Amino acid sequence: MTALQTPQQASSGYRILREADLRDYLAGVPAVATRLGGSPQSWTIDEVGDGNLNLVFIVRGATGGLAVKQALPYVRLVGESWPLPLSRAHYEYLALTHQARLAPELVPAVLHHDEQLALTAMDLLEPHIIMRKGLVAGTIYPGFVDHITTFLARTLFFSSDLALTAAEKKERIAAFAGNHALCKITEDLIFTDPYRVAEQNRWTTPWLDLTAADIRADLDLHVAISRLKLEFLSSAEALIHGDLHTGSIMVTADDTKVIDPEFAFYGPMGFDIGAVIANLLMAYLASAGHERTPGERRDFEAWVLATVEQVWTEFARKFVDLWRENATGDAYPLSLFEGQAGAARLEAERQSYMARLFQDTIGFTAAKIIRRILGLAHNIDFELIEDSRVRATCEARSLRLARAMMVETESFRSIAAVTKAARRFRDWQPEF
Ligand code: SR1
Ligand code: MG
Repeated sequence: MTALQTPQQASSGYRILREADLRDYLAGVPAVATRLGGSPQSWTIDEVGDGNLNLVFIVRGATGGLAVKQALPYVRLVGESWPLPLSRAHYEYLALTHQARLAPELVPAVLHHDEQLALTAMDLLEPHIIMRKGLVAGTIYPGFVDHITTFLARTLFFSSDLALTAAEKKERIAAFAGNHALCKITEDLIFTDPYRVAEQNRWTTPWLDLTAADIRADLDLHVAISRLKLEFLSSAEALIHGDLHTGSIMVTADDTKVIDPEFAFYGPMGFDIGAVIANLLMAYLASAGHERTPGERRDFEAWVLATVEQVWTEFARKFVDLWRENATGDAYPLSLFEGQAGAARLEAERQSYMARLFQDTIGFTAAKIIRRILGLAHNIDFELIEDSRVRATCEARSLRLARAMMVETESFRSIAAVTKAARRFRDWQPEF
């Protein structure tokens, strides 16, 4: 037993793999050894994980490479004082294989999974980069809208009651119900801590001190975030990725891969859609902080806002098309909507369903923005802006937009209303 293992982990065979150990281990996995080629001694192994939770190794051999992800028994960002179940690797594997069935081109293929070691070996994504890094650099991704909306529409629709029987759906909810420790992170870090005094909160001080205090005293906002939290806790709409920010997406100019679904569980669909839109809006409002000359990133910013609009409109179009063609679930029995009048009424109901989902998405978008500015886990869109006053300006604009979206959700009747508000806040000057 090592210092970092509980007795249960030691008896289960779990150990944290370091380079030499990993080499020996991988050499014993035929699918992996075949992919890498050559002798195990010739393989290069680099630990490259820069996420908040896990170890990630890139392993290269004579004939190929792969990525190996191992869950640590604690939160990497914080350390051993914050234990976290290894079982998240199991849920990530379940989610990855589910997504691979529905959107095979859009996730890395799994070569090998080891439950005891909480380890998964998967395709090495090259020359992909983490999308967030590309957005900070001002890069445009023309294929992104089509890819991400296919991923969202297919993974969400086919795990919903619109596609599944009630029995299938309940079995699947049960299969993911044990991932509650990861849900609890979201419940605390996104839906609670930014709105109260919490030891782990941080923000760009001193500029945002008053704004953070205002948000801690804003009861309209507290009601709105509490309603969203209740929805996150209780609405098992579909199998969601659960952490679909731009750090969980890898891209090239013409390819997109969604990674890291360890927060997956049956939750509200708007949480995933909102994660994508929130991270695009933050890329947009952080962009001014990365300018070397005024206006040099205007084309990029215009692309980001067009992308925000298309993420919603294309997702909605694809989702409703899937519903029209694959209504195999127990929700909305077709026998209740027969004839021309029935078909018209069902179509109208589809539009109402999407309008409700849009409102959910607006609220979750706002929640995902606020947590990245006032909570524990920040993002490089803002963090790489060196001048703290400039960074705080970009963050304050984002907080203003997010507050409006969360408290006045119903006033955002279309995605164009969101981008219009974002454009307005882009040039707003906070008084510090
Ligand atoms: C303690 S984990 C902090 C954050 O990292 C993950 O990517 C999730 O977004 C989580 O909330
Ligand atoms: Mg992650």
